[in-house]
Amino acid sequence: MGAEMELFGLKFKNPILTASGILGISQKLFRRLEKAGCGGIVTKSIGLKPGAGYKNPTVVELEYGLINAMGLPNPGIDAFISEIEDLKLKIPLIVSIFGRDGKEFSKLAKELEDKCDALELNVSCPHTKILEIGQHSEAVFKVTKTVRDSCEIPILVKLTPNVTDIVKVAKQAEKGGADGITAINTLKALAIDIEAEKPILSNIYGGLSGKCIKPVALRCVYDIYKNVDIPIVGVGGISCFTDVLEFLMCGASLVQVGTFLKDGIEIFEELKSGVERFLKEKNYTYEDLIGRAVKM
Ligand code: RRO
Repeated sequence: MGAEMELFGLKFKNPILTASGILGISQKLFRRLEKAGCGGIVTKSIGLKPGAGYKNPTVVELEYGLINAMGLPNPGIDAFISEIEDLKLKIPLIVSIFGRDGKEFSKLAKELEDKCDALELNVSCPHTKILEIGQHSEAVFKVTKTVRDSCEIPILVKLTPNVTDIVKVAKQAEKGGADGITAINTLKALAIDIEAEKPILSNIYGGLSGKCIKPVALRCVYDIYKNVDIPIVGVGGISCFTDVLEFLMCGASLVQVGTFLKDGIEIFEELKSGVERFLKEKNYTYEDLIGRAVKM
């Protein structure tokens, strides 16, 4: 039994995508990901202007995850478009975008509409100004609606767990016309260097990702699934195929792998074949798994 599926009008060969932010954005890399068996690519977040990001140190490695404060480094929309111009992939390309308000998001959306398959609106970076959008459900509604009104392609909205009630925010994204919810971005965090007697990251705060956030991400996906009708893309700490199954059973229709990719992109085949083996053993279709563990 295969794990192909159609969602947002797009065909995915398997439900396992890259998460935004971890990898670069060269054509060469995108082709390597396609070859490695990845189900779809979500790019680093792209803004209107190029940005260098924060000064080093920007990453802290922990035994159970990572804390990053990259600070939205990106080449800007013009350079990004030149990079992907003649890129023809057989898997969906989802471009993550960020802006200060609906106007900036919609400018980016219009530029990208005929150059990619879908957009992921990043309103949730835990240590930049854009978190101010993601933490206010009304602002999420406005940004989503503005982008919805300015382009035709599918829109995912990536939410932050750094809120009291993620369901409230998800509902506003749905009301604004989102086609799907991506849950979750990283958790706001901090690490200390005891010799230097100060925070390690130049930005002080960063976003925690990796294995340790999986239970938080599963809780968010579970709660969103119970309360909204649009599909969910689950992300947070996936490192083996049973993690993928957990996200699907909590209600995710697709998943993304982020932090674990720093160990190599060979993981996609391994995750995919694990999921397919499980489906065969249980005689389930892929759709049978989605939300299977959720008590409505
Ligand atoms: O660039 C970053 O520092 C960053 C982003 Br845009 C994000 O969405 N989440 C994160 O943990 N880091």
